[in-house]
Amino acid sequence: MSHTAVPDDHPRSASLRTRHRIEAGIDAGITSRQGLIAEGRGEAFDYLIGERTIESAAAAERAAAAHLLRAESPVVSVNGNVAALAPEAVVDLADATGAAIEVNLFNRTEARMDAIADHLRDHGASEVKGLTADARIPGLSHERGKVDADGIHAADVVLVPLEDGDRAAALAEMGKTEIVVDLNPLSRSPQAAAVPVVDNLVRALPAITEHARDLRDRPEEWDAIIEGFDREAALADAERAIRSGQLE
Ligand code: PTJ
Repeated sequence: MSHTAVPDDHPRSASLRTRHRIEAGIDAGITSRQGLIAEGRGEAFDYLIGERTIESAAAAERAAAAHLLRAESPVVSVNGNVAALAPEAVVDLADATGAAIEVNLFNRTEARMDAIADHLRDHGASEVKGLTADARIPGLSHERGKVDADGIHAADVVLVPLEDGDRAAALAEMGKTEIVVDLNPLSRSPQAAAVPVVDNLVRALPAITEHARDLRDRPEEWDAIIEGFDREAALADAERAIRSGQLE
């Protein structure tokens, strides 16, 4: 079934369209085949959470916006699933917060790095980092640890949607404030994050952008929003929502 063949009145039309974006990402050399498995896991959690932004995730999204706005050198990290699912949203978020965009892959190849950077530029990104790879994340094996010295390596706040657990932990170990978007609250990446956002990235990224636009001219509010966010409570609330299975 092609993208246009998904009927609007199909009860799962949104998730079918998302799935097609991942398929197209694979065809375009952007998304890894493992990205399909990640998408399937994400869909299962999204179904259980009711395919909506729960209240604690909305609070996390506001805290994420305040962190990105307050940061000296914020970076949005992009992998093959994020590039396929939400390239416009990544560029909008970077514009709204002043964050740099860096491609950082689990299954890194030069061909995929270039395809993703081109894809992001086609969607309006003026600068895409990650191709220089002149620094390393300590403690991670060669390909996975490659980052730009003036990008993720120097960043104080990093937004890592759909990160693998090892790298999320290694970035936290480097002292970075991490914002992780992941629908599985039990996965190691949100567990390691200062701000775990348990929401679908296709909802989370535009929501963070909206909060950033709202908060941009009110810096006096940032500290209170950041300090008022309770990461443990957010993780527990998401787990409760998933386990209770009370769909709206
Ligand atoms: O492009 P690469 O080479 O960097 O590879 C990226 C993937 C995603 C393949 C790699 O990081 C990976 O294998 O990820 P995992 O270990 O499968 O973890 C993916 C996590 O993201 C799981 O916890 C999923 O529930 C979650 N997830 C998947 N899709 C979404 C999501 N969370 C939020 N929004 C989604 N759309």
